[in-house]
Amino acid sequence: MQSPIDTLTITRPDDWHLHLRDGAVLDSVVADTARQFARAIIMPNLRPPVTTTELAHAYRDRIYSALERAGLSTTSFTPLMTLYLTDNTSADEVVRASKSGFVHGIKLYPAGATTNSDAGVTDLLGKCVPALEAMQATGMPLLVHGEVTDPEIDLFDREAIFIDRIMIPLRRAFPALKVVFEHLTTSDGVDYVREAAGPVAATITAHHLLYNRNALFQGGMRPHWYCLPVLKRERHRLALLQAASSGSGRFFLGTDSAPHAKGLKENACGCAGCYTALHAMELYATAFDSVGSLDKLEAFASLNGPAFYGLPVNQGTLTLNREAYTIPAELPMADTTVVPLAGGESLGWKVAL
Ligand code: OTD
Ligand code: ZN
Ligand code: ZN
Repeated sequence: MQSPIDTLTITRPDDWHLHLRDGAVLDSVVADTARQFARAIIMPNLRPPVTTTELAHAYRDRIYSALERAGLSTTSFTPLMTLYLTDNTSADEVVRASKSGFVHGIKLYPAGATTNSDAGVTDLLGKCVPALEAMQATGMPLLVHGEVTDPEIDLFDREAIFIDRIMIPLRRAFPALKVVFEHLTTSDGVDYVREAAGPVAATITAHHLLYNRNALFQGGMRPHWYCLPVLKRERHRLALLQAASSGSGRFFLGTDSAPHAKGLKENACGCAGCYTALHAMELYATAFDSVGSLDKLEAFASLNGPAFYGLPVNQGTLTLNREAYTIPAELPMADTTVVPLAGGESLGWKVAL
């Protein structure tokens, strides 16, 4: 029998789906990501949303300033900016973004699908055709929150129905468009991404690899496990784990780390989002280790994403040790606190700093 791996050194990873927020919150979370990841795709769901290259440039400057205030060098971490697609995004704006060199994707939020998505798209294949044509022509990836928002549709079925209603017609109309199916949560999504023709990939969060929907109700309501898309059944979790560790280049790491103040999560109408930036690689290592696939973590975390986005692989490495690690129960965030996912619990892996 092979002895278990106790130390794992991989090429420095990237986070292909991250919410950094803005203002004082940005200051308190940016270092957690920069400590583990060399780059991250920065989601644009601010209030107001980041809808233009100019706004993305200003946001990028604020991220660099926050890094400096956190005592980190601005060369240690690169924010890969995105724009928020609206019904009014013009082809010119897409061309500007593409020429900027710092905008790496345009994000589709079906209106109302998740936190700060009210300005999102109401009719993708009706209203967004000029933007989609320009994206296909310039090679600008479309990053997709893949859930329908129809209130008639059961919350747990919204990803599967999105595939039929939006993804398949979209791919048929724009076969060369690069598409990232963000935070995949179902076996339906896995099957679709694995088999679809053309440039399609998906990000997978650590929480969807580690937990099924029972986690939301473990001994009572557990708001810190509530995110969108919501956790699914065990069979979906197993399909995601299989896909992430399959060696397929179509699946890569995206934490979807999304901090909310403790009081807004522990609330009669709690916010959606899990904070995982602090302990992201520990969570992913735990998930891959659970199926004996630590040897596949590097491709998922460090190689597949750059290949899809057409970016170089990072210099440098990150080392994880098999070592007991207790996740802090709470972290300071601006003038409040944030509860990291599984705060207070222990993991068997720790990033060596
Ligand atoms: N999901 N929360 C947030 C975003 C994501 O859909 C997402 O990408 C957020 O708070 O920004 C969440 O549950
Ligand atoms: Zn989303
Ligand atoms: Zn997200």
